[in-house]
Parts: sequence; structure tokens; C-alpha cells
Amino acid sequence: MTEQSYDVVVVGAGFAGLYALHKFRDQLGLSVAVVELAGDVGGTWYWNRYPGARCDIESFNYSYSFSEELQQEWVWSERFAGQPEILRYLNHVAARFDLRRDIRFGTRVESATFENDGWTIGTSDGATLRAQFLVSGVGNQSLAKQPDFVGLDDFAGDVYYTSAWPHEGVDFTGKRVAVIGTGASGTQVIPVVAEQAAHLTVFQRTPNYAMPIGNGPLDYELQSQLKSNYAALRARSRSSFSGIPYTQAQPSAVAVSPAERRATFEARWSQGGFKLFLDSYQDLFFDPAASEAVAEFIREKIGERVDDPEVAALLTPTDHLFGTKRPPLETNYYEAFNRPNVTLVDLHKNALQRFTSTGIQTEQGSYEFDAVVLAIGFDAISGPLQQLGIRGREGRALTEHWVEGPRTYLGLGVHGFPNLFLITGPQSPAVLYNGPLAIEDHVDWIADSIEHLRANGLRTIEATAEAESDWIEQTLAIADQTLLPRTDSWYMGANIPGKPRVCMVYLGGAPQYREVCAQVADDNYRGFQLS
Ligand code: N01
Repeated sequence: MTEQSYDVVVVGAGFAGLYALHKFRDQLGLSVAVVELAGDVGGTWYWNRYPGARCDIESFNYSYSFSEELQQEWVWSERFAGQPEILRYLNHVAARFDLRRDIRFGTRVESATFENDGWTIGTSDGATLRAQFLVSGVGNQSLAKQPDFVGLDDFAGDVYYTSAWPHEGVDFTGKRVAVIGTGASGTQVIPVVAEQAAHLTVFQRTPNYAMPIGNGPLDYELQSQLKSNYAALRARSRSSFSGIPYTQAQPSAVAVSPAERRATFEARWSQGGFKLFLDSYQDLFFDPAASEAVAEFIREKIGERVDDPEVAALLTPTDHLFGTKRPPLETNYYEAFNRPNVTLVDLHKNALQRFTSTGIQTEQGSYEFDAVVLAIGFDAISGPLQQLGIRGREGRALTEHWVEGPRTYLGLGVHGFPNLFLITGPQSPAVLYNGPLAIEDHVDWIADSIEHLRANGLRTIEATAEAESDWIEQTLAIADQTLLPRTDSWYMGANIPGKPRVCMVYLGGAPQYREVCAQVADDNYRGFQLS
């Protein structure tokens, strides 16, 4: 097969890959190929089509800001868009900017090797692509966690993964269904399946601090008003820690009276979204007493919403601090457990032993099912990048460089891997930030650095070993000031057996991070070697 040459090869056609293609091709005039495993655009919103899938950041915030025309013309129907609407939006973007013609769908990157100042990329369709730059837009939650349940293959019923839901949908009417997993995906799928299935059994390992999303139709007038000064809204988003235009966070939950604290919690709870999590008190992430105060508030709410006190107790988290696992946002989640056709099994007290041909065997009994839904999460942040067969200078594998956890400089570059750019890579703030805006920041920074190289007749850019080590040290030092490392979570790689347990997120906040990235560029790409 012939070799095709490009300036840039981008991996993935989700929010990241689509904007990267538009930016590099249409604004920088580069030749670009995007390689995408899925049959169409959308990334996470292409695969995660389970019933109830919905973004937990407001639609008018969780969208691109790079084109004023695009943000003016698109009309969101709900405050929090569902998966089908977000996928329609990304299809609109792909059509509007004529992106599909440069995307190779249904194609997997199998190898990527740095040689002769560029990358040689081998794909599953047998093609070899050459590119000066390799840009990853693979996302942070795109590699499903592999189930390790004994006997899963023996189960004669249907097995569905929330992360790869059938396009034709699934009808659970009259079926006995199990859901395993109560993270963000499980919390969304459970109430919807509960309404349809004859019986739903939820297998829960760790209860979560779920909060009401507060979804509803998005008032057209409000939307028009927001759009009338979208630039100001985006500026407020970009100046906040989370990339959502929240401005009400007060310094300390423990410095105020219990009555005042409670009033704040109640107000944020009823406003929905991540208001309680990200816009009530700044010390929730640093002070165990503050975290416990909000935890206790949510525990009370769970008690009020669940009829059976024993079920409520099982659904009430007590083993981890609020916010140290990503809290899910829900619609009727707790009420689902009041339904006569829903049973909760606590895997801590009644461990799952194996699947059988008819269902699930636990320590205390056996359950029969027609279908099982696995909502067990992802090999997050570093996992998807390690699937690409990337080899840098002297043939060193990325998997080898990352054997003790991911190593990056700014979450953008990796020592030993010149001209490899990561969009929202490990050790960037992306997973605690509004995705589309985090992506735009990174793509714009990468585009500027490519232009800088070209303008100066340079061929390669590579993070130095010192800069990479310093960045990791800084990232870990900041993480250690927060409560996050105290809990086993996907932020820490601790949801995957055998994965190194290390904080993979820059927790200094996006404004500070953006400042550092800008200073690095201004300072002639300090910490990168250009040649
Ligand atoms: O995955 P998770 P997710 N036996 O890892 C359980 C984003 N997202 O897909 O906590 C039994 O959070 C596991 O139990 P435990 C968002 O960033 C966003 O739900 O490990 N149970 C947990 O309950 C989110 O945080 C949106 O004890 C097992 C669950 O499975 C991230 O993706 C929607 C198990 C996994 O929860 C991941 O969310 C969806 C086992 N062997 C996702 N293994 C929105 O925008 C795992 N579990 C709304």
C-alpha cells in the first residue's frame, strides 16, 4: 500500500479531533488526516448512547467557542443536552466546516513511530501515513475498563456496555435486567432502565454522592440573552477553575455558621448542575471538615428521597470524602430505588462470585437475568494513549516511558517523543474542566507552537527530561494539598487493577494552568527543545 504524507495526523474525531482538523487545516493551511476508529464523528458521544446519557455541564457552556457564527446559530433544546443532541451538534460542526472529507473512519491507529524527524503511522486498513506532527485527540474516558468477572462468557443472556451501546437501541420491556456500576454512567442509566424493565437489580460496590442535575427545557429567551454577549460568558468560564461560569464560591464552609452553610448548600442543591460541588465553598477540596459538611448534607437528602431506610443506608456513602470521586449528577436516581421492580445488592456485604449461564451468583444467593448492563468505567486519562503503539526516539515505547504512571510536560508534550502533542493529556486540568474549552485551549496552543517552528525554520519540538520531571513534581505537590489522593478513583488510576496509583490531573485550576502555558510559549517554549 502506498504511503501518504501529511503535515499533521490527528487521532480521534470527537470534540478534540474535529476542532484540531478545522484549526490546522482551515486556519494554518496544513495538510491533515484524522484517523477515527468509529464509523462517524462524535467520540465519546458516538459510543456512549445508553439511555439517559446526558452531559452534566450546561449545554450553552459545553460547546465550542471558536466560531461566533456557530455559537449563535446552534439552538440547544435543554439546559443539559442529552447524548443525541450533542451528537447532532457535532454532526452539524462536521458538516458546517466540511470536516468529514479528511477523516478516515472505521480505522484504528496500530502503530506510530518517530523516525526521520516525523511520525510513521500504521493503521488497521493497512495504510502507512507520514506526518511531521502526531496529535492525539483520543479523549480521557475512551478506553473501557475490561470486566474481570468469572464466568461472564458463560452467561447466555445479553451483555451491554454503557460505553459501546448498540446504535439500534435496546428494548428492555418485560426483561429481567442487572446493572453493575453506580458511577456517572450507572447513575444515568439506572432510572431509565428501571422504568422499562420487568425487574432491575442494581449491583453497587461504592455508593456515590449523586446530586440533582436540574435539567429542563432551555428557555429560548434566556438562551438569546446569553448569546447576546457570548464572549463575556466564555470569558467568565475561562476565568473559573472549572471552565463553567460559576462565580459564587465562598472561601470556607467551616468558617461560617451551620445555618449559613446549610442555606448555601440548599440554594446550590436546588440550582442543580455542579453548583454544590464547584460553586459553594472553596475549601471542600482541601479541608476534610468542609468536605464532611457537604457529605452530611447529601446523606440527609438521600435519606429523605429513599423510602426504605435500609436501602437508603446502602445508598449512602460513608467510605470516601465528598468530591474525591467525581460526583454524578442525576435525574430521579434515588427515587428509582422506591420502585417495586428495583432491587439493590450491596457488593461489599454480598460479593459477586461469578456469572452463570442464567445470571449472577453472589455470596448470599443467585439472581437470574435476561440482560446485564456493565457501567464499570474506563481505563481513564492515560489508558487510551497507551493503545496507540507509540514509539519515540530510539524506538522507546510510550508504555515503557509511562510504566510508573503517565509522564508529560504541561499535559501537552512527552520527553523522548518529539512532535507528539496531546490534546487534554495527563497532568493537564482537562478532566476537571469544561471539555470543549479545555480542548480549544490546547489545540490553539499546539497550533501556535507549530507556527512558531515553521516561522523559525525548525523541524522538531520535544519536552526536556527536566521540564517533564519538574511538571510532574509540581502536579503531585498541588494534588497533595487537596483531598483527592486520599481516595481510590479513576483520577488516581486506582479503578484499574495493577495500574500505577498516581494523581494524573493538574489541580491548580485552568486559569493558572493557562497562564503557565502562555508563559512557556512566550519564553521561547521554555522546557521544550526546538531543533
Ligand atoms: O465510570 P466510574 P463511569 N465490580 O469509574 C463500578 C465521565 N462521564 O463510566 O466505585 C463491581 O465512575 C465502580 O465501583 P467502585 C465522568 O467523568 C460523564 O460511571 O470502583 N463494580 C463504579 O461504581 C465520569 O466520572 C458523564 O467501587 C465495579 C462504576 O463501576 C467518568 O466518565 C456520564 C467493578 C464505575 O464508575 C466515568 O464514569 C458518564 C467491578 N469489578 C460518564 N468495576 C456525564 O457527563 C467497576 N465497578 C454525565
